[in-house]
Amino acid sequence: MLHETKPRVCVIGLGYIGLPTAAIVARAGCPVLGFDVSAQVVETINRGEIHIEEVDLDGLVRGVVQRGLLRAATAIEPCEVYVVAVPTPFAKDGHHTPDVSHVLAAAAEIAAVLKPGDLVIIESTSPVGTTEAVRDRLAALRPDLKLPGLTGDTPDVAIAYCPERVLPGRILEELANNDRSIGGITPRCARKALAFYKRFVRGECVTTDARSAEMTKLVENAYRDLNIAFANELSMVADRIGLDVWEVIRLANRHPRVDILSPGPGVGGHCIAVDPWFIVHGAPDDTRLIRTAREVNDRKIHHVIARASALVEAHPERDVACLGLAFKANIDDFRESPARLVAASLARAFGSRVKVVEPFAAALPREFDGTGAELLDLDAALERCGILIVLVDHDVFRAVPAEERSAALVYDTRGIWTERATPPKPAPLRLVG
Ligand code: SAJ
Repeated sequence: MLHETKPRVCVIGLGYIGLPTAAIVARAGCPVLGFDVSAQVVETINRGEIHIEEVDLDGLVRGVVQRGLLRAATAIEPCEVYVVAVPTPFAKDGHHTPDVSHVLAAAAEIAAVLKPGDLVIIESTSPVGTTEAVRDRLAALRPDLKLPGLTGDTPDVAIAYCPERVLPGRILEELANNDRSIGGITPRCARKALAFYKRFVRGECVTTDARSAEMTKLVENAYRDLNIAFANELSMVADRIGLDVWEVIRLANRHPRVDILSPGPGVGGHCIAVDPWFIVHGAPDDTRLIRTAREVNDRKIHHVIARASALVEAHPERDVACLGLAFKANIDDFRESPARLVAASLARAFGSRVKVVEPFAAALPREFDGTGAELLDLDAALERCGILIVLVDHDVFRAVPAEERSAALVYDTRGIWTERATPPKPAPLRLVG
């Protein structure tokens, strides 16, 4: 019987995607080297601990580190598969230009140890053409190797783009179960990457070319941004003409082909508010809709600040509780969060009248320093604050019964406390003939 040797895998970038991916690949039995530029991150992981919060990740990392399957380092080592999961932020030019320098730096690291037979995979969300740019960087640094798409002969290495599509809070489950797009620079590259993902993905893996896979990732997030923008625009119209947007959306969604998303205080996180700009940047004259959706969602934050400020200003005798700092429900991630922007803006304007309730925070972020605002627990805020501003739909906020907030003035940007009865959507009629 043939015994297959498992490839050594190097995951470059041990953040929200890289670390869970490294752990899942290790659980599938491949020896994994996690590479990160931060010595602190590397030490934490080698102790079997984690530096990010994600459901069930701590136990998984501890287990694979203890079994010797996952090890982290600040220096790269030769492996057979390289998975790049580094950030692709905006450049600091104020024009939402994608900055792929971390991806290209990872390529330079890989170039130092790359050998015939290896597979290089980019997972970082990237503008179209980035995988080919990685290939070109490798070609420049390693003229001794034949690279895909640049040679008529069989290439020495395979290169592919394979984006993740996991939801924070469900990363481990979705990494294993979601379908994946596998984009090779050539079909052979795609097949090689497919064989790698089959080791730990139960969802369907669909092969395509690298550019289509890059675009697919951006399109998924732009699609969601556009749909949220529609809901946010409706909410601003409803505020203007004095309608309850939640009631309108609830009713409209009873149409069998209408499914409007939920308005909120704006769109946060590191993906949906960023990735659409990568499409706009690639085709600025043909992306009016995508650009406008981004602008509508950004404008919603200022709309919420203005309305909340007016409410607080009109009632100088009442303290105000901002409920939530996270960028979405039930997670502890406060980066790129509209809720945090709104709360900080109110804290700057109204000082010690502002209380912040965030069950996932141990302390207020730095920008609250010197404002006089304080972090309170939910019960104290409900007792002491005469104005409640719902910024995040955490389950603990949803569960507050109507009688505990009946004396307060409420601005609910998430629609969690709309009390109108909602009968469930009727099941489609079946005609029996
Ligand atoms: N939001 C609303 N209204 C809604 C839905 C979301 O205001 O009806 C807001 C959220 O509160 C949050 C933001 O949008 O501020 C984004 O939240 P999200 O849950 O829509 O998405 P993310 O950023 O957590 O994850 C997205 C996902 N992409 C899609 O659903 C198309 C995820 O599958 C991707 O893997 C992830 O981006 C990524 O890494 O790209």
